[in-house]
Amino acid sequence: MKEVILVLGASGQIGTELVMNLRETYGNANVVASDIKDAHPDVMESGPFEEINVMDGNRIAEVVKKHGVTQVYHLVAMLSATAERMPEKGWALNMDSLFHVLNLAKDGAIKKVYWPSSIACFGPNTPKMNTPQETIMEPSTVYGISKQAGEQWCNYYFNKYNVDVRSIRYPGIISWKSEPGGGTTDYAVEIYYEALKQGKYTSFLDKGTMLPMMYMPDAIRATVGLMDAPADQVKVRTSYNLAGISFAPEHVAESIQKIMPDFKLDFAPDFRQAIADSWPSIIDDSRAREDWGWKHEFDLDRMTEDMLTNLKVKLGL
Ligand code: AKB
Repeated sequence: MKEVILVLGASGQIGTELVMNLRETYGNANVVASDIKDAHPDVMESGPFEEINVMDGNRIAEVVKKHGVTQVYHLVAMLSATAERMPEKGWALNMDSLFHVLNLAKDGAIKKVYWPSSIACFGPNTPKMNTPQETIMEPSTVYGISKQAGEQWCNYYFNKYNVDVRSIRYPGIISWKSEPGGGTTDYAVEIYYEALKQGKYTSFLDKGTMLPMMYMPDAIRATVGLMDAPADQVKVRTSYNLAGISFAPEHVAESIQKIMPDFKLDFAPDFRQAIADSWPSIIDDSRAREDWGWKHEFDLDRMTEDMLTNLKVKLGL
């Protein structure tokens, strides 16, 4: 059967690259990008785009019908730092939009759903090292609470209505093509821009704040890998732990200094430090590796080399 894919949040950090990857596999015309605002020119020019506000369930249903959509990747979310500033708005956006998509699948309008969770679903009482797939989850942020609840709703719709919904707990994602916005892990992208532009960076997370992270190509491979896996291999229907690399700001600095020896890092932690302190440092992703063959490729130095090379071109330096 022909697959037609709708990506909600196509102008976001992950959406931008996911749309281009899916278009290579499924054909440009069969991947409908959508967002409340225009996406990257590559996305806008290579295939269909629909303006969608994910709070409007009727509009999502209309686009699904118009294009004969079979799968939805729902990437829209208010991230951790922004949601702390507007808790009710964050909760409404993150939860209402998920229900719109899950209900479309429940009613048989679409066959498969992808919805990302995050390391934010864990909390200060979760073991920080080798955080297991199943463990204490008491998130202390609005974003984390919405991801925890969302995971349970995904599992509920799978068990109760047989909805084929799949999910990954993303670590911080690092990329050069599109920038993140409103997250606690965003420093790990900003640091590369500032290294090239200023030769120095002031980190809003403190020295020693080790968090799980991943380079975008690995995140995209994981996402499509999970969606392509046979349904009986997807045994976790809340969300899968996924690990790539774990590092603290000073580790990125050391990696950058291998290429730019004069790069300087200093620290001025802000309100995001408390959020980062409530999250795990290293994630155990053995279930994803066993169930559907996940394996990461990029380590910190390889990512740094690739980030600096691509950003130099992007920034015209
Ligand atoms: C954030 O920092 O809020 C996100 C995430 C870890 O989900 N990047």
